[in-house]
Amino acid sequence: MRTAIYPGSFDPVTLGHWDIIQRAEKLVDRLVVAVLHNPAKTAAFTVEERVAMLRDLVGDHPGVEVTSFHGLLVDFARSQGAQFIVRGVRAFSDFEYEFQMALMNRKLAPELETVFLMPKEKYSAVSSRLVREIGSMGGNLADLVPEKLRERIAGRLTA
Ligand code: COD
Repeated sequence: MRTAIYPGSFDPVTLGHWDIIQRAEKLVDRLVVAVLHNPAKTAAFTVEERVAMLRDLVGDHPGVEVTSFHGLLVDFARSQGAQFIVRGVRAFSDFEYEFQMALMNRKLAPELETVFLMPKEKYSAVSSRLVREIGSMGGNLADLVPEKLRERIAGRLTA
């Protein structure tokens, strides 16, 4: 079974993440979307909220699972029997960080291949950071987050 992990912070999930999930699910039998538990980083949404929102989003996609993980990504990927790590690249600005991470993960787990996917052009400027900023000031999140989650995300950010 071809299994890929799509790891991230997803704080919160955006239309860019959703675009990558839909591209990745076509490439493998099982796609595991995995939210990192990162106690060192303050997040706007709890891990449980992020997992719940992702689960609502992928509800009717049978090949996609959502979970959270602690520790090293490569250890989690191995525990899932994954062969691939999926990452999204929006622009050159993502490249250096993604390249460094992919090379380090390869060093730690040579059997795991990192696969980079590009979103639709219109999502290349979308980021969780912008969603948090715009949402917290009461701005319109229509072109930034999935419609299904828009009210929930906006409500939490203005609370
Ligand atoms: N369009 C396309 N892709 C996008 C978009 C968009 N609009 N927005 C984000 N993405 C991509 C990002 O480029 C990234 O590939 C992915 O979606 C997730 O993004 P984020 O921002 O939610 O998540 P990150 O980048 O903060 O996740 C980092 C990890 C949690 C994966 C990383 O820190 C990690 O693996 N940590 C575990 C510890 C570990 O193993 N460390 C060693 C790594 S070498």
